Amino acid sequence: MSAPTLRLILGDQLSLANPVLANADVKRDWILLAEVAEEASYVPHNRHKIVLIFSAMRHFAATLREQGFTVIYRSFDEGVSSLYAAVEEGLKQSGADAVLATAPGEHRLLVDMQSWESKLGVPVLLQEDDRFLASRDYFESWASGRKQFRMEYFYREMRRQYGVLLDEDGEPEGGKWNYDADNRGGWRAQTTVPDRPSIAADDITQEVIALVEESFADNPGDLSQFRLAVTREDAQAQFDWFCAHALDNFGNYQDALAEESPWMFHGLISMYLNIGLLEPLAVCQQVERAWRDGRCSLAAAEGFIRQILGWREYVRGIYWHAMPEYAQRNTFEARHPLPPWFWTGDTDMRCLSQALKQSLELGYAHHIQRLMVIGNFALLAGLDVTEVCEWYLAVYVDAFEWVELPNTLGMALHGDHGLMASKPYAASGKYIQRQGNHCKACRYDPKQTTGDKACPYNSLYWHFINRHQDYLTKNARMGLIVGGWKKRDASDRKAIVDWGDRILATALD
Ligand code: FAD
Ligand code: DLZ
Ligand code: SF4
Repeated sequence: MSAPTLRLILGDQLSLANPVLANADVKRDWILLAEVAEEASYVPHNRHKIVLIFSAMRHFAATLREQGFTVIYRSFDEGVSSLYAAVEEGLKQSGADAVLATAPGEHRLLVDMQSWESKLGVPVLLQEDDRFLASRDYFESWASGRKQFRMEYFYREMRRQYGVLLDEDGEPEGGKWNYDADNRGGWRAQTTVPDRPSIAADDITQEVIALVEESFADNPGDLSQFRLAVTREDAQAQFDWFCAHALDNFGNYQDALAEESPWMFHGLISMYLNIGLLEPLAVCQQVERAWRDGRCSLAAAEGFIRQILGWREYVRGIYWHAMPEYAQRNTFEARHPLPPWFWTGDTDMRCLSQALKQSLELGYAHHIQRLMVIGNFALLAGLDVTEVCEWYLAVYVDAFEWVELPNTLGMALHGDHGLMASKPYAASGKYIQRQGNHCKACRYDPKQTTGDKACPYNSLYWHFINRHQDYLTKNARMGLIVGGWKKRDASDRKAIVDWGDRILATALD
């Protein structure tokens, strides 16, 4: 029998559809999974994320063993320093003469893995991750020759390519590609948010929780609230529950902010998609079936599918298209250090405090909290782009750089000169008030712009418009706002900018 191949599976590649398993010889080849210090500490990951990944890795190793594979599993307490070290030892243990892996989702690790072959002296083959619906080549050919990459056009191509939500003539169901206008409702507690079923932590998960409590004592995350699925079956059950109980309201409240609930009617599946427990096309097809069976509105189904078939694939395309230079971009030269209270949530701004606290405690915030509450504040206050991106990479359970970076640097902070978003997502407190019910319980007033009771988002919004007016004037949509600002009385403008200066000088420590 020829020498075995060592097949490496990373912590976010936990799927039987992982291309590294295609053509594997169950009797001959060895599989390697390793919990290693380097991956677990390149940012202070939320403890929920570490538990999710380690426990899901352990469960997946058990599935592979049931299928007859020989699996080397290195657990965190064995003290393996890096994936490279695990592979080096795995080669010795297995006698393999080649390493096979699926390309990783982060550029830093790709560069590292590309150096392994010469160091190890055996072939190290990296395969494309075909669990995504748009290959890197496909995105490149779509992007070539375009100055701006608009998600909407990319999304339409993806709908056509995968035959999702199309009628018999291949046209969009309902006659429109996009029902975004129906998905912008605000929240006034109009209906009850259903309770999510929780998943009991089994022995493996409990063991991992104990390990993470001890080894990552200083990381964010309240593990007494750990309730994530760690197997494919449980992740699917969570998604089935969403389709039955929350999907129909997803569209109505997609952009809403609620005091009562961190997750409202959102899917809570990004972490499962990102680590391989759910597959993107299957999820979209299940939602399409729900609509065809009359179980949700077309606006809800289209809105949800657009996030996965559109946004998720599109941001990954942007990441690989523009890295590594992308990570250095900083349109507004934003360099103010991250306030320490980003790591505690201790601020009087109610909307921001709630979004930060739940992000730290649970590792979850929905899109509008990430974009229009936390990201918007960081944009308006000019917080350092690199520090903000690292914060997002650390705190969310679903954070991997291929998806985190374009969303944070590009969409929320407009750091990429508008490659991703046609205008900065800058908004005053009035937007947050319209979208939710935080303001009622806040010590600030969203109707005031200056003075002790004034909502800080208001003066910071105008401060941002004022300090970046040269850049913003060139943007058709922002130009009108800058024009309106310049027409205001000079003494009003000065009072607002002075108040913004005061907030920046006092609120960021
Ligand atoms: P739902 O609202 O139920 O949406 C369904 C699915 O659509 C999500 O599970 C996700 O897979 C996909 N999706 C929705 N929006 C996006 C998007 N903009 N980009 C990519 N996929 C999307 N998502 C991550 O998976 N990891 C991240 O690290 C991450 N960082 C973000 C940072 C910022 C500043 C912003 C604005 C967004 C970020 N997102 C990230 C996208 C989005 O906020 C999350 O995917 C979503 O909140 C996850 O919750 P959910 O599963 O309940 O999503
Ligand atoms: C996020 C993460 C963590 C916390 N730990 C591990 C690990 O110990 N072993 C591993 O293989 N993967 C881990 N991961 C996921 C990797 O960081 C991920 O594969 C890369 O960031 C590429 O997306
Ligand atoms: Fe947020 Fe301003 Fe409303 Fe307070 S008043 S909750 S800070 S938007």
